[in-house]
Amino acid sequence: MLVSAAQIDVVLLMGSASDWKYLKGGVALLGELGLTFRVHVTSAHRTPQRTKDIVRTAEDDGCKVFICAAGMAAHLAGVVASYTLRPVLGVPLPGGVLDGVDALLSTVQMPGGIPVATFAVGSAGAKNAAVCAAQIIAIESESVGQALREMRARAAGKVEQSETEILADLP
Ligand code: RP5
Repeated sequence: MLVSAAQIDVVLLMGSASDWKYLKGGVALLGELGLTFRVHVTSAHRTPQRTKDIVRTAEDDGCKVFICAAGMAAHLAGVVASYTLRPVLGVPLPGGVLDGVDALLSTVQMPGGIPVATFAVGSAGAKNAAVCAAQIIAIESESVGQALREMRARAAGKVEQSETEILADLP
């Protein structure tokens, strides 16, 4: 559920509109799992004050988890983590000549005391950040916990179905 009023579960920040293609699947999961969320484009480098303001407003609106996705010198998650005590989930993104290795190291190598929980590079990382955010929210939300259980059951069913199809195709 995309909401603009107060009582937001998750706020997702991306460093550039060029990042969106990697994030659509994760954002779709936020909705499927019943979380309330907002999405912003803001850069640690190009719009530092806007980034700070977004974090403050998100906290005022009850945000429990931040997801921050960026590529290249990916400082967005670390900067957001410096402004908040909420958990920050970092998603490094591909692109540039180093194709995500730069973003991975920029996101994961935080100095002690200011953590960023860092996920896989790209779309898989965005999806897992969304699921992890739901798992955090599910500590206090039975409905989100139930949505997570149903999602895992569907995924398990697809694996079993795929085996059935392969067995039916055996020579
Ligand atoms: C990062 O620089 C963004 O997160 C993006 O991944 C990368 C390139 O941004 P654009 O030049 O495409 O806006 O800050």
